[in-house]
Formats: sequence, C-alpha cells, structure tokens
Amino acid sequence: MNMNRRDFLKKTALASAALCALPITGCEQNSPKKPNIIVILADDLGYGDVSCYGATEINTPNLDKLADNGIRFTQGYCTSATCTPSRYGLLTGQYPWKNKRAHILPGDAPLIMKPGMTTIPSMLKKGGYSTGVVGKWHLGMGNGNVNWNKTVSPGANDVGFEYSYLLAATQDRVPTVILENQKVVGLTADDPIEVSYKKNFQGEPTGRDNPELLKLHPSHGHDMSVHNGISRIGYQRGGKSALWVDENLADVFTNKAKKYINDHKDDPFFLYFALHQPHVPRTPHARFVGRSGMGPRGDAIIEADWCVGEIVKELKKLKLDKNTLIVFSSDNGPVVDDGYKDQAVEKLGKHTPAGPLRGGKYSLFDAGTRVPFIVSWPGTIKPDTSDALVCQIDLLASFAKLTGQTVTEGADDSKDLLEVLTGKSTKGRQQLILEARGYTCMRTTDWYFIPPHGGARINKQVNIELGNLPKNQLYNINNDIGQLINLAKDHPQIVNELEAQYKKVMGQFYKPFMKK
Ligand code: NG6
Ligand code: CA
Repeated sequence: MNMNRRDFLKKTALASAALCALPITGCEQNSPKKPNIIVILADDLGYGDVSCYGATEINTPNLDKLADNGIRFTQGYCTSATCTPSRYGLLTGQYPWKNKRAHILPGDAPLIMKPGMTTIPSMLKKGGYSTGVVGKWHLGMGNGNVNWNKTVSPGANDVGFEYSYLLAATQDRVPTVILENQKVVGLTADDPIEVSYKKNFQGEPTGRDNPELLKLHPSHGHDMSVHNGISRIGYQRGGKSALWVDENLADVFTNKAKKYINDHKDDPFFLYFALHQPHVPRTPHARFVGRSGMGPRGDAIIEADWCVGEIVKELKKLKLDKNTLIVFSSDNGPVVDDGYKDQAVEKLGKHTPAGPLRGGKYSLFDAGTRVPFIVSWPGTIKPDTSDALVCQIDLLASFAKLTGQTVTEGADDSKDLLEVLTGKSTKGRQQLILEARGYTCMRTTDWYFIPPHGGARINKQVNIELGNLPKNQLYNINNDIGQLINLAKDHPQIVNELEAQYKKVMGQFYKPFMKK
C-alpha cells in the first residue's frame, strides 16, 4: 500500500495518542492528542467593534463568551492595516513589507506566495495535521493569466492547504464566485465566466452607467460590473449559475467550515476560517438585518459573531471543544464608509469602531493594526486578560512549538509566543514593525514610533488619518492610547534609539524618508 508521508505521520500520531491513552508504562501520563487549531479572522473588524473590547452600542455575545473562556489580548496586532499584506504575514510568519507584491490585490492577481514555502498550514501538515481554509483569500490565485473555467493554479492548495473553499479576493471585487480546491463551484459549460480588470465586456452593464440596476450604490469606486444589485471593482461576464448570493455567504461559509470540522473530527486539523464581514459590501442575511440598529455594518458584525458561535457550538457537539485551540482576530482595523452608501456613517451613533485608538484601516496609527485578539482552549488555558504585545505573525512559530516542530526556513519574523498565547507568561514581543500601504513604523512595549514619511495625511474618501508626517512621531502608547501627544521633540535620545532599532529590523528594506 502506498502511504504518503503525511498519512504516515498522521497515523503514527494517532496511534501513539491511542497508545498513550492506555495504561502502558513508558508512555507519559495524559499525553494529549494534538489539539486542533482554528484561526477565525474577521475582515475590517475594529478594536472597538466588539463588546468584550468595550463596545457598548453593539452586542457580540459569542465573542464575549470566547474571551470569557480564553485570553483576551489588549495589545494584539496584525502586521498590516490592509488585507493582503496582513494575511500574508499571518500565514507565512514573514513581514509582508519584505514581499513587494503584498499590497491590496485585484481579483485576478497571481498568487503572491511561492508554492511549497513555509506557511502555517504547510508546517502543520508536516506535523500530521489535516489543513483547510474557508472564506476570503485575497492572496492571489493563478499565474496572472487565469482561465476561471479551469483549475486555477497555483493557489491555496499549493501553499499548504489540503482543502480550500474560497472567495478569490474580496466581496467587492470580481470574480463573484467561490472556488473549491481552485475550481469555480457551480459553473456550467455553456456559460463560461470571464474576468477583466482593464475593460468592460461589450454590452455588459456597469454601476456607473446603469444605476437603476443597483440596490446598493457606490460612494466611491465600486462602479464596475453589477451582480446581485451591487456594482463591484472589476469587470466580469457570464458564469451566471456560479455567481454567489451575497446575503447567503455567511451561511455558505459557516456550513462549509462546520462540514470541514465534521469531516476531520478524528484527525488533528487546522482550519483557517476567514470571515468576509464586516468588509464592504455589507450584506447580512435577512435574519440579521436591523439587529444592530446601526445599519448593515453593525448587522454584519452581529452576523460575524453568529458565525463564531456556530463554530464553537459545533466543536462542543462533537466533543472537540476541549481539544481545540481557537484564535480569533481581524485582518486590519475598521473603516466606516469604504465605498458604498450603506448608511454606516449616518447610523454609527455613539459607536466607536476603533475604540480609544487613533486612525483605522489604511492607517499607520494604532487602530490600523491593533485588533481584537482572543485565544481560547477550554480546559487548558486559564481565562484571563493579557497586556502582552503579540502579533498574528507569531502564530506560525507558536503553533510549531505547540506541535513539537522547529520552524523551517523562511518564517524568520515569527516568534514563538506559545507561553504567552496560552497564558503561562506575560512576556510578549519587545518590538514589532507595522505596515500600512507600504509605509512602516515600530511599536515597542512602551513606545509607538513613526519615522518621517511623505504622502497623504488623510484618506479623504474614507475619512481616516493615515499617520504620515514628514517628521518623527513618538507616542507613549501606554499613557497616551489615543496617540495625541507627539513626544519626539521632548525625547530625542529615545527617538535615536528607536530609529536605530527600526533601521536594524528593516535591514535592506529601510528607506530614510518614504514618499509616494
Ligand atoms: C480599496 C477599496 C476598498 C476595499 C479595499 C481592500 C476602493 C475605492 N476602495 O481599494 O473598498 O476593497 O481596497 O480592503 O476601491 S481589504 O480589507 O481587502 O484590504
Ligand atoms: Ca480587511
């Protein structure tokens, strides 16, 4: 019989777990089965968007419960203030600014990860895990010249995931279809799908020319191909039977995630469940509409909270909850109007998506990258709140430690923080580089240092301060969480020290003054 290395590892892992369950001398007592690992990543969810992080105007009971039973990190970060680079950092354990293609990608962009490179799933696969991804991808697919009617390769399945069920880029970008193991689901041969980011297909309506077709109108951008009454970024034609129904995406993805868990309940598995909420277009299912009183953005957050609750419920049902570590976080900070007239601004009321933090999505200020960050593992992790500095980039090395592996090459920026993530230590990172639209800055345990940058200070379309100034900025982040007082002039010595550290970490990527 042919048994590949993974099957072999999986079988030996299971066999040894089974053996250790028996009272045989020589086996460590209670030697646990390898825990399942689930990373649930929201899209554009802010630090202040959930009730366990202080939101008073919105209720997220499932996330609150997860935090109550786990560790709620108050200084948990993603690596970047936008999606593609942030997800790249999470999955590869490498700073995204080291990859010049790690910027917001169009829906037809090629895969920006090298097939076979070290990633969380490829590392866990080596450790005998089954690996799957469900939800939003946005790391490119194919080789740049994609025929969406064939297998789109390379893709998620070439960078460690044995199973993938994905929206290619974002909900507001074409193609508006789902790919299962790199093949569009539901296509029929008589109606192929075509995608272009250069020009429209002749005779096809657009949001710009045919506003009468729209149920959701753009506020900026998003005026190209129309599908389901919503105009998107990019053009597409055909593939009618495969086009998704936006309002059903939460159910479709959550059911797939649950199915993945069921299918792999006897394996150790890794599931990356990448939620599409509350990114635009915000299209909560009818049963969530009106629930927040805040319009679609708030309703989409409540829907995302429901998705998390469904996963936890499924784990309990299968009695896997005590053997599953869940990390919940967000890919970048919040934005209110991100391109559609969905009443997010008008109905915001007293809600503050960034909580006490300055900036938001796209920003070098703290709200760009400081996000909700919860780790739960019932029975193993003691519920707590931790102020340790942690980052999604550290999950790779920490999961490697958890599964008894040493990190193989590439993931050099990932630090093993397993002790911190499981509450045994409060000693997190000493320093972290953060990125926003190609600009970088540095967070240390005490300081937030933004070197001089050119470029716009505010993104007027979304009304968010970007954090760029042509001079040094230094904030005492623990005393001044809102980054209101620039102390650079008062502490030139600290600026010098931080600048030297920043230069050292940036290495060849350091630029004295970034302009764009
Ligand atoms: C921007 C889009 C925004 C969003 C973002 C990506 C416009 C005007 N704005 O370019 O709506 O799609 O890209 O968001 O097109 S992210 O969370 O995936 O990074
Ligand atoms: Ca995002």
